[in-house]
Amino acid sequence: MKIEAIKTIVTSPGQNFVTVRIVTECGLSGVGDGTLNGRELAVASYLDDHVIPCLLGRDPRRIEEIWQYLYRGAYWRRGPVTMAAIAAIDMALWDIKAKAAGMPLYQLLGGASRRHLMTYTHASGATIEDTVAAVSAKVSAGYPAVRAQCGIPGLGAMYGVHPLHSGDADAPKLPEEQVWSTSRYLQHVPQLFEALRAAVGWDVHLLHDVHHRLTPIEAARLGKDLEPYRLFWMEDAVPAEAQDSFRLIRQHTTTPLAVGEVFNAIWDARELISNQLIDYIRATSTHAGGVTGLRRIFEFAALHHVRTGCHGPVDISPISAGVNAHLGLWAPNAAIQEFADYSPEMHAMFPHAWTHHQGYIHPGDAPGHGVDFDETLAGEHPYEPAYLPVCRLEDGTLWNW
Ligand code: GCO
Ligand code: MG
Repeated sequence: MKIEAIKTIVTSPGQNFVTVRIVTECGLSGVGDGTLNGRELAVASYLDDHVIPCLLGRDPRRIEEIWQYLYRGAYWRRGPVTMAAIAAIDMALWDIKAKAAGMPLYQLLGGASRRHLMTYTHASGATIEDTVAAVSAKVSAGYPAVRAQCGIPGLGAMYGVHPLHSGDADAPKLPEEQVWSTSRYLQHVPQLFEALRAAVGWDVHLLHDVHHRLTPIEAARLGKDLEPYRLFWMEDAVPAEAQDSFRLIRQHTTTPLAVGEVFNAIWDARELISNQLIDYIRATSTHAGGVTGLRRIFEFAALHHVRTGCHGPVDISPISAGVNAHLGLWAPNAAIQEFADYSPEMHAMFPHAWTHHQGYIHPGDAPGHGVDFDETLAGEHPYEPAYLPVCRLEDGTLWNW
């Protein structure tokens, strides 16, 4: 078997996605997701200019060899652009291997550890009342786990609450600027969860994403203040470059901690996992080197009582949702998966075997990873320049968005 051609396609069915298709001489093909929100063209260039020319003519069955070639062989290791490109190739190769075997990917990994994987959905509102109503609606619809985000009085647009972009087609596509106040936030969030527990009771899992905004001691305070409301997790309480920061948070609170959506490799999580400083690892197939990269992280985490909760926002494609679902059905330590509500255009462009029903996902039993890509539809939705917002303190200091 030989790799005959590889294509990179950037398309925007409401959100930019970077997709790779690998075609083999024997006619089998596979697809992979290399989307890096706000930096899509950098991944596309890395693939087209530096990766694809090295892979033509190779044996697509040698997935580990190709992964090592792209990781070690590049000399410049890791980083989001490199690892998203490796992920796209790796997912497409696993797709081909599983199709050739006539099996769904989770069977090649070792088979299912569970019937299906629990997911969490998002609910948000500008006020506590609106957020309680949004969460209650999800609970009534049968969702077992809901992430709640709320507007903060005195601040404007907020992570997870308002649309990322203004939708004004004529506006220059520069990053939107948002304002942040830690003191206002720390005051407000415990009130949100008090109201939520009073409204929805204790049978639903509640999650919250701090989105990297706090310092360790502030995160420790928030964790303590949220303890009475028994969160499933508090996510990204601080940026995780300094892995040791989590030790301080851990020493002060029993609120479970989740981190890792921006991690690219097992090395980003090594201290956190081996010292049991976190409870859930959020690394995801698209940003952590595909099936091959993420499987290593999952297995390492399993040794240290850390369970998985993959990042799964709408800004990575339905291919990664499928790949994560295969890994999540197999991994003995998988706990939960973030689930994005893809638009009808996205579902149509990426026909998939995975199914999501009332908060549980199953990858399906189609051979491969079960997600395809309609290139004709993709051609109708060209790339649209877009950035993630940036964040500033009230005095103008640049902060973590
Ligand atoms: C999440 C994330 C996302 C990120 C986004 C950036 O937990 O889902 O924090 O919403 O902000 O993926 O591109
Ligand atoms: Mg997050």
